[in-house]
Amino acid sequence: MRKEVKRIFASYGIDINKALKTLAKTKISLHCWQLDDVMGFEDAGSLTGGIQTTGNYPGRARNFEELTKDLDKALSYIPGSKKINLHAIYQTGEIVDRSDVGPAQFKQWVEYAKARGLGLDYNPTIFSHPMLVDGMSLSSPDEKVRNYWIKHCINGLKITEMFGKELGQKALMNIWIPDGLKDVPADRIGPRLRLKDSLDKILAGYKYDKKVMDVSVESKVFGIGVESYTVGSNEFYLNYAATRGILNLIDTGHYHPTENVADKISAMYSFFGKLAFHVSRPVRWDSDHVLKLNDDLQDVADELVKCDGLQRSYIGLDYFDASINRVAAMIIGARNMEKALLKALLTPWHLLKEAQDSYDHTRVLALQEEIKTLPWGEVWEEYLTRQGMVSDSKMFEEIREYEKEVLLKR
Ligand code: RNT
Ligand code: ZN
Repeated sequence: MRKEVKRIFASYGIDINKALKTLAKTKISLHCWQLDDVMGFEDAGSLTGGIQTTGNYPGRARNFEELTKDLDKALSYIPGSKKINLHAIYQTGEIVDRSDVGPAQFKQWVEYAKARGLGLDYNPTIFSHPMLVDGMSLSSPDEKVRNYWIKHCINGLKITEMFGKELGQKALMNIWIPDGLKDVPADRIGPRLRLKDSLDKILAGYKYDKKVMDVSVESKVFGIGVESYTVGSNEFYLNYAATRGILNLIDTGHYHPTENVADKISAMYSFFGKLAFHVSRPVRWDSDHVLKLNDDLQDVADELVKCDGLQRSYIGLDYFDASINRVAAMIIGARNMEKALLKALLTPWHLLKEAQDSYDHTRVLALQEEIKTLPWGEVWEEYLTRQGMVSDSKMFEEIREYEKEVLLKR
């Protein structure tokens, strides 16, 4: 990085070293499911529950060995502090029934994470399973179905607690369910009250150690096949989380296309001490495209920085694309998250706030536009060097090589 770059940012009151240190300690939870199209190790067949991966790019990881090999490769190109986000379907060893998946099935993952200094997060997998009856799980009219998934989630609390305890990094268990209806419901409140009751039973089912883990709930506006109604809507979970002292997870792909998701962050921090995220990229009706460094992502990163949210949030990524090299997709999306955070950390928010508070909206506009062309790219290169990582273009070359040598031979 040229000396000049440091001076330019300093002239706006920005300390590059401080920004890079903050960025390096901001944890990003990498979703393992990008590497295998959300298939898992259970041999469950197809992905169900209103989510889909499309494409059949060669080289999909098919088991623990292949997945961790690809993960190691991806990790070696992703700077900063990292965690791995797992789903119940990534259980290892002798496969057990979904409702019985517990700490024993995740010992191997704990060893993997320990050896690499990584944290782990967990998600009960409430899709791709025959006990999802008529697309319903925790809100099902059938008590047997509800109890099945309640048990699955209670076991999940034990797994997540183990992650937090064993790895010394606070772990998150996030609950997302696909429950909903294709057409206009006859009864909207029934399923919601059943979901509320099921969630209460989960939280009462095991007294987890709040010092080592958190629980979150993830809403969604609609899904494939559940176009008219989702039981776990935004209002439902926001109220649930607020009244039960748990976290509300914002998946940035789960809102109406014209809603500004970033705007929710400050509103939520006005009431919650901590937030959780699945950072994703919605495209029309689909919510899970690989992160691009676009305005939406920048907006989210800016708000996280301005709200002092970096150490008060679980930042997880959530996208799955089977039409391109999966390892490259994981790295490019994660690097974009880091780039957006870096740009946010290099922005003179104090000057912008000052201008807004003194009614100088012309100054706000001028400054917002002026800073867009500051040489942040050189700071990114500097960050990669300090983290011992290669440039974006070199990364691509090396992943192409990995594709030839490893992925295409599968
Ligand atoms: C689905 C949700 C959910 C999943 C993952 C696999 O719309 O976003 O979080 O993507 O848990
Ligand atoms: Zn999500």
